[in-house]
Parts: sequence; structure tokens; C-alpha cells
Amino acid sequence: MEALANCAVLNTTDSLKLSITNHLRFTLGAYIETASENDWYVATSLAVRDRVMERATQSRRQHRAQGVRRVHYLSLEYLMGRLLENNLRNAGIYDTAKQALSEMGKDLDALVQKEPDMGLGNGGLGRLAACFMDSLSTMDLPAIGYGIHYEFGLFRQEFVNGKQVEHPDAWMRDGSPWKIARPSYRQTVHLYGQVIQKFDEFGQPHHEWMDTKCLLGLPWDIPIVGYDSNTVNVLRLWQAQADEDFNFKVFNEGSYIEALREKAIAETVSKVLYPNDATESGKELRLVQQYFFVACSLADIVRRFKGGYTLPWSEFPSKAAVQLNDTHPAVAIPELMRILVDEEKLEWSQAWDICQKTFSYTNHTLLPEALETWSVALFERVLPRHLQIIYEINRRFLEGDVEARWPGDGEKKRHLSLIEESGGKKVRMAHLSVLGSHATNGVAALHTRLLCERLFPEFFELYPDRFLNLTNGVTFRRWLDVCNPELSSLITESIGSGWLKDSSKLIQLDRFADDASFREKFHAIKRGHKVRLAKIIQDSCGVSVSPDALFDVQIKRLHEYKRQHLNLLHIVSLYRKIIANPNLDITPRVFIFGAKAAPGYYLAKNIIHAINAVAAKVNHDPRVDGRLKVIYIPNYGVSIAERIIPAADLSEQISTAGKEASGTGNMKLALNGALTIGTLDGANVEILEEVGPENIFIFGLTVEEVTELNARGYNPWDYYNASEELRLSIDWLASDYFTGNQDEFKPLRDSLLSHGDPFLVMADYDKYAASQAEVDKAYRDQAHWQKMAIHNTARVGKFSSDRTILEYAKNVWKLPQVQV
Ligand code: OAK
Repeated sequence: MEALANCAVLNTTDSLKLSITNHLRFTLGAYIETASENDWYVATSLAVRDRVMERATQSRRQHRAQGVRRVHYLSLEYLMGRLLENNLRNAGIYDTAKQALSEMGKDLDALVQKEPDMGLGNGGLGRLAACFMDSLSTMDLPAIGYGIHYEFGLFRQEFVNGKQVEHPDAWMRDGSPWKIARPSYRQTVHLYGQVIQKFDEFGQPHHEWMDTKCLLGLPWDIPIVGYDSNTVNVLRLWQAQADEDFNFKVFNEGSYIEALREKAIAETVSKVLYPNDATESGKELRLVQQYFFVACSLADIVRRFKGGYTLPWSEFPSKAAVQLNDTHPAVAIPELMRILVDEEKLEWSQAWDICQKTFSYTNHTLLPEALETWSVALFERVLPRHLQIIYEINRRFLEGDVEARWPGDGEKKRHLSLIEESGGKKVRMAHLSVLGSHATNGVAALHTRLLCERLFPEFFELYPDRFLNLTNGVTFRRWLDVCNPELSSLITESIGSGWLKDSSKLIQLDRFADDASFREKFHAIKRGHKVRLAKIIQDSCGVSVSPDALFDVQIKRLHEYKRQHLNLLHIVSLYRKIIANPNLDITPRVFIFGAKAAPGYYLAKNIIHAINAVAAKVNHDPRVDGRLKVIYIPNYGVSIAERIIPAADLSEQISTAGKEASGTGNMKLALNGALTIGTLDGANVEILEEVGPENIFIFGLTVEEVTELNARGYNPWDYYNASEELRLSIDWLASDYFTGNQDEFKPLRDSLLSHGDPFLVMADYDKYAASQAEVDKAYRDQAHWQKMAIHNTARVGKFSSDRTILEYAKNVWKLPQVQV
């Protein structure tokens, strides 16, 4: 009997076959003969999940028994992508599952494509959180990720006449085999209402938050499988539900419809992800989302602390580290203060000490428009007690440390205050985050320097020891082993498999750059991916491209600072040159774009339309004769990125210096042997250090030069007038040639000229074009290009998220690794 029970969870082919069949029959009620592909995908995932859940339970039990410190990663976004293949490979049962399915007449590689992307994030910040979850399990670190169980993830993008149209992303319309409801850990969240000061029998005042509205948070757990490790942590996502007691009263009063309306309102809280990347929006629902998931998560952490141990509150930080992924969860700081002071009756100063020891904060942007602030009036309405607490934190800070350091300096106080006073009072969430944490980090060396020098100079002066750099990384499992298994195998054949868990070993590949037979294999793998991508392009865009052309890739959110329009101007100029000189000898290129624009970001959408309009002309102009192709792959996301990245020759990382905090696509592309053309921005600076200047194309203004140029008074017209090539390209783009309407791209032209070109596209144009000419030349020497590509793969071991996460564990969380 016991043997039979165990049989269900063994990792053998027969055991997997039995599990999959059982799930088809008993979980899904399907006949094996007629089950749909989707049924097979779900049954396979459930069979894998069974195996993973055993390890999850083991991990939890052991972490609890040992009373270990855990990190709690609070993030409003997790851009997970698909889970089945990643889980199979990380758990080491990919080959077994492939065999099991093949014996049942099914192709695993086709089934994994059935899985919808879990797209609960916008871009860099959300994808980083997903990479971190993978690395935390792989590195055997006890961790829980907390976030929101959005019903709709990031919108699905479609082009209609070249313009972006958004559709809802119903990623879990058919449910998801990976998430497990945990109704026994439901939490209640209070919002709105009022605060009354009351006195106890000793005349001591305290605050009561009353007449609140209640929401329930239902947790869904997603197991996170580490690579070659027994640790399975969970990602816990909260779904908002109506508080039934609350509804019930209305219901009993006979207002059935009204009761259901309240329910619908409650459920909107976790309905949809806000689609803005790095821009703050100030909407009430967004604040409610933030507080909702923070309150649920902290209550969950406190429940575990109180249930697991009988320790004094002073020991709380020794059990729980809480990482704030940007300022979105910063309301956790006043929330923990409220719990400790109002509910647990701790002294303010002790509560504050616990708070600072518990929290740490990662900043992900320097863009002023992305620094979150909340209007005091809105904050007071939604979270009246939290606003009082923030005012008290601020008062003690300004009268304490600030006054001691700069006595009587009102200007300093205005700069440092948690409350911005000019133009309507606002709460500054970044200031709150720095003040309420023991550590604040930037995500690349340059970004951290600018954080200290420009964003938080006074905080840095006051608390220099609180600031540190933790350069981002990406998981080499998803971004090489899963998306490029051919290259992964070649690397493993050459240097062994150790690199998958210890990325510093990748450097052993460096010497193979001089081995012609290795170069051939490396090149053949790249070409195979280009053939596969060419097929995807044919199917999704109806354009045929040659796999022998240079694949030049810019994939990331669409934003002016990322300068997709700089790339476009260069394309237009090449197009002009080809027409002017029919025999022009240039390296054939396929320019590939993938990017979503925030639905309300007018200029970003204008840029998308312009790229598509140029693509439509270039791709069908017989004069071009296939030398240039321009492709905009619709609905860019994690899964399509996994197809594009292994096929890329050139990686466009061309943001205005000082604007891209780090970038992580730059790391994924270099890892897969693409050469970077980039500015000295974000982590590009460190990629240059690692791969060496001879294996990268660096151009453009530095941060200091940008500052100096702006201080001098930047005038884009100077560049327009000085460069005929640039002038003709812009004017042609803004003419009626591309769409038949000469006003269509006026917004784009205006932004570059009459609106002052805030991201210095014009100033960097010539240097960019010159650098692209070098690329053109370099690609002709294929042997040398392959050498450079291999050096890129071999030398980017630093950019593994395992390295990043071990640095967080050591320098911020003080978290030991625990073998399960
Ligand atoms: C999103 C919303 C608010 C603030 C920042 C972001 C964001 O996505 N920032 C990005 O974070 C990535 C991970 O650290 C960085 O690599 C990107 O450079 C940065 O733009």
C-alpha cells in the first residue's frame, strides 16, 4: 500500500505516466483518447506540481523547525512567464517527462507552448522579481515572495494599421495548474474610516481606527523550484474579496443587488495590473492595491512570528527581513508601526527601531516622473491612521537627526521632509522608504552613485552607511538553459555543468573563442535560432527575413529615454542611402523591435506607429532588395523574448546616459552571444568592464557630458542644422511619404526639435550612426565576430541573479543558506 502511494510521486518515467494519466482521468475528467492539448498541458503540470509540493512542504517544515530568518520580498509585480518547462528543467526531470509523454504519443515541446504567460508585471522591475525568486530557491535561501493575484496581467498588444491597440490579458481564464488557494490563511484589511484618540484608565492616549471598510485577501501560492536544490519557496499572491459579514448586513436589509455591487467593487482591487512602466499615476485604486497587498503580507508575517515562537518583539527582525521592491510597498513602514504601536502597544522608539531593522529598500529609477508621491488629501481619506504615523515619523526626523546635523536650516528640512509642501501637499514615498529602512540600494554601480549624489544627497550625507550597490542579474536557467538548450549543452560539453549554479565558471569558456571548431558549433546554434525566429516573423508579421542577415534587436518597454526613435532615425537614414546609391554595399540587417507602450503614453504610441510605417515601406520597396528589413514583433513578453534573445546578433542598449537604472535585457542578450551597441548607462558600464572594450560598441555622451550640455543650454536645432543626414531623415519621416498624412509623425518630430529633445537623441545621433557603421564592418569578418560573441557569453558570469541574491543575503538580509 505504502509502495503504491510512493509510486505516485517518484521521478521515473512510469511514475510520471501514471500521474499524468490519473490527472487526466480524475482531476480533469477527460478520456485519454480525446483529451485536448490543453488537458495534456494541465495534467502534465499537475503531475510536476505534485512532485514539487512535496519539496515545498519539506522546505516549510524545516525552515519552521529551525526557526530560521526568512526574507519576504514585497513586489507589486512579478513577470513570471511560463512555468512548466522551467520547473521541469530546474527539478531535473525534463528528459524523464519528455520520454513519458512521448511514450503516450505526446510532444512535450508542443505542450509547453500551451501555457499562457503569467504576465503580472510591466518590465524590468517585475522580471527582476521573478529572477530573484528563482535564485532564492536555487541558493537555498528561505524566502517568500508577496504580491497581487491580478485577474488581468499586462495588456495584450495588437497593431491595427500600425497603431497599438490594447486588449485584456485573461491569463487565468482557464485557471492555472500552478496556483494553490490557501483559504485558511485569509486576511482582513481595513481602509478608509476615521481615527479617534482615546484614553485608558491611566490617562494614557491611544488611537483607534474605526468605521473602516473591510476587504478580504485570499492567498494563492505558487511553488518556486530551484535548480539542483531541494528548496521550494513560494510566491504568495493575494486576491481581493468582499468581506461577507459586511455584505450580509446589506443583503439582510433586502438590498440584494446593492450587496453584489459591493462585492464587485471589493474585487476590483486585484482585478488589473496598472500598465505604466516607471511612471507614477496617483490613482486611488492604485494606493488601495498597494496597501491591500502590504497589509495582507505583513499580517501573514506577523502571524508566523507569533505562531512559531514565543519571542519578544525585539526579536522580530532576527526572524523576518522585508525587502521593498521600489516604493510601491513603502506603506509597509507605517503599517508595521501601526501594528506595533496601536495593536501591540510598543513604545514608539522601540517600534521604530524594529521597523528600520526589518525593512530594506531597492530603488529602480532616477526618472523624476517615476518617483511616487501621494496627495496628502487622498492618503488621509484612504489611510487616515497611516498619515498620522507618517507625520509623526517626519516630525521626529526633522526635529531629531536633521536639526542636529543642520541646526536651524529650513531649506534642508524642506528637502528632506517626507512631505512635499509645494503645489499641493504630497507624501514622498522614496524619502519614507530610505528613512524607514536600514539599507537602500541602487541596481547598478552608476545608478547607485547617482542615487547618492543626485537623488538622495542629504540622506546620503546623514546616513552614508545605509547606501549600497547591488548590481542586477538574471537567472541563467531561464535565460540560457531553458531558452537556449543547444548552447547550454555546448557549454556543458565544453566546461561541465557547474556553470549553471556557479556562474563564475562560465569564464572557462573564454579560451574556446580561439578554437575554430567550437566557433563553428557556436555559430551553427545561433543560426538555428535565427531560422526559428525567421519562421515566427513570417507567421506573425508576414515578412520573410534571411537568417544570414545581422539580427539587430531592441526589446524593452517603449519609452523616450530608451530611445527607440534613435534606432529608427538611423534606419531611415540607411533607407535613404540605399535609394540614393542602389549599389550601396552594406551588411544585410533585420532590425527587430519588441515593446509595449503604456496605453496613455501618446508619444510612445506615435513612435510605435512610426516604426511600423517605416517597416511597411522598407520591407516592400524593391530598391532595398532585401538589404534591410524592419520587424515589429507584436505583444512582446517573456515567452517571445525567450525566442528572440538566442537569435540576436546585436543588442541595442542606447538609453540617454543616466536614465536607465540598470537594464537586464542587456545581460540576457550578452549571455546568449549578442554584441552590445550601447551608451555608458546602467549596467552597460559593468558589461563593458567584463567583456572588454574590444568586444562591445560603446558610443555617446557620458552622464557628465549630458549634465554639462544641459547646463550649457542644449539646443537640438544646432544638430539638425549641422547634419544634413539627420535633417533629411527627420524631415522625410515627418513627411507624407510613410503614411500619406504629413501630420502623422509631427508629435515625434516636435519632441525632437521644438519641444527640446529631452533625451538628447539629436546630440547622440552622429556617434550612434558611426558606431553602427563599425558594427556593419565588424560583422563582415565572421570569424572575428564569433570570437567576440563567445567572449561575451564567457565573460558575463557576474550578471547571474544568483550572485546578486547572495550579495543581498550577505550584505542586507544577513541570511544564511539552509540546505533542505
Ligand atoms: C518600474 C516602476 C517604477 C519604478 C521603476 C520601474 C522599473 O521597472 N525600473 C527598471 O528596473 C529594472 C530592474 O532593476 C532596471 O533594470 C531598469 O533599468 C529600470 O528601468
